[in-house]
Amino acid sequence: MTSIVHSARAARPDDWWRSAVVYQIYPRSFADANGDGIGDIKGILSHLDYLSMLGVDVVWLSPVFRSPQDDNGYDISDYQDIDPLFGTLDDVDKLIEELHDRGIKLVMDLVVNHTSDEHPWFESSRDPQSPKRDWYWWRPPREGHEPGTPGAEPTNWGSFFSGPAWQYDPRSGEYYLHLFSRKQPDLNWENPEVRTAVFDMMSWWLERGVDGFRMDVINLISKPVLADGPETPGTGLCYDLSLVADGHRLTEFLGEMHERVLKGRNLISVGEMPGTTLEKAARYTDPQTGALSMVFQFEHVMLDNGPTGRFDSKPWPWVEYKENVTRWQKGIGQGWNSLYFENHDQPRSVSRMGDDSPRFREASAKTLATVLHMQRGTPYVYQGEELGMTNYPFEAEGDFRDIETLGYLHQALRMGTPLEDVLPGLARGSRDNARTPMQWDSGVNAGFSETGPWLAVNPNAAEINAAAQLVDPDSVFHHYRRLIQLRHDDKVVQLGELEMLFPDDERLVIFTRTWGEGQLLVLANVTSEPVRLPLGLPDHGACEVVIGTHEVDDVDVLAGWESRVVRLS
Ligand code: TEU
Ligand code: CA
Repeated sequence: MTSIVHSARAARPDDWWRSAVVYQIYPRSFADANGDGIGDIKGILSHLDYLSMLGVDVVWLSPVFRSPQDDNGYDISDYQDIDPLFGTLDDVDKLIEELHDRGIKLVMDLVVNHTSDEHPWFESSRDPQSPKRDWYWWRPPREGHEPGTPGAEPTNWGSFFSGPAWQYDPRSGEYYLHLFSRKQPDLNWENPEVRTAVFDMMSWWLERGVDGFRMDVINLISKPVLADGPETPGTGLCYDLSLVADGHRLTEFLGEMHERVLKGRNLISVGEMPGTTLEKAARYTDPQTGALSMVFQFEHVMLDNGPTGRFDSKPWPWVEYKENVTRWQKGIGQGWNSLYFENHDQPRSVSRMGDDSPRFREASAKTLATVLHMQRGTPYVYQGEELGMTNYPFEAEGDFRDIETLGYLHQALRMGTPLEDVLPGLARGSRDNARTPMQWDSGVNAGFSETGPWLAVNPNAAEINAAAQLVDPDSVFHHYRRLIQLRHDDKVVQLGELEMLFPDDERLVIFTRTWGEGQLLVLANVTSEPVRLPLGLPDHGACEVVIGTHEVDDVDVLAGWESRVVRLS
């Protein structure tokens, strides 16, 4: 295994994010200050000391812009105003000020692959004579097909939310492209006017004081040639992500964004890139030639996908995950990795790859955190992950709110799948698992809101909540706090070379981190049974345990879900 020796280049001031930890807030579910059952910015403002206690350096705020809320704010109708649901621009200015006072930076969610269909740009674009017609992807019906009839769509592309990715517009007799919901028309980045409008908006937010952007599906902004792709069996459509990911002008568009907006600023930028590859991610994040600080890759969060994707998932494959970690740690070169298990689109990791039973929930949540945070890269903590929040016990269609979940459910029913066959997979994989209200305390609605929240609170909130964990030094919360502190203090954690040991052992995750003379050994049992450590490990018995989940009673055995980080030198 050729190990790339990471350059000993001292971290530049603009590499501050190489030792940072980011906390993602999904505003709709974080804290509700005005009692309408939906989270808001004033709710966030009332919990900033909690974030300071945790020790995070950056907050990534999911969209709070004006939006019809078709995709919970990822359908934006005004990029430079705040939806009244969440508050006002003054609230955002206050949030920037209050976070900066605490030494915390703010990253906004940049959703510019598409707008809402209620954005004035799109409303103007609907008119074939409009100068904004070419700001979106309008195409005539397929040759020889009656407009508006099935099969008349310009290509056979499927939407991420099920169904065709083209919507017929009777007014003009043409179709517009929407890779997501029909209320999320894709912007045409081939049009320089679109790029200028986006770049001007980005600069406007930077002038307002934000410290960077998380760029929603940014590798979809360059579209491939509009042509049919391989049909996904039984659907009559092409759902092949590789068809639309990383289009041929992506590097050019990102380069222009870097030149015109990002360059020379002390920013953090993370590109969400479903379907991207390691080779491309290394290029996009190369400090010399790349445009971005880091990307969110999707290879690892698709390892447990079943035949039709996330809604018929299989058990988490630890050996494949370890291979993925090794590949990305070694292959990112001079670039940089984001490290995540959770976000607002992923189920809760303690339920997905841990053990959320009462006996093992806390230990497995802490061990998953250790496995992720001890890697080289920038870790992302999703709201509630630091508490070991679990999936929700969804039982019926009416329990769900997520447009992706419901789209998949309705498509499955249309294809004749019985409801009882599709529900278990939906319950395991639904994005709603991440969107149940943040569990602040054991009171009404878990302290999230005074009134019934938009999505049910997890019934286990009485056992799993921030109030209980803040006062318990052995809680999952304080384990995250210690991991974050360790990253801030220790160059081996920040920059050390990762070497995976015993890669084929599906019960254990064991790796070293080496930086100069310093070396740490991570030992993790990712099963619920005790495991005796294999022979051939570096001698670690007498070493300092830097962070662990259990009192060590036998250095050669890890209890169920026990992990330890020891300092070898
Ligand atoms: O997610 C894009 C995306 O890839 C996810 O929708 C993911 O592919 C899907 O959930 C996999 O099943 C971003 C946002 O994070 C997501 O919340 C939005 O719904 C989507 O883009 C459209 O803006
Ligand atoms: Ca509210």
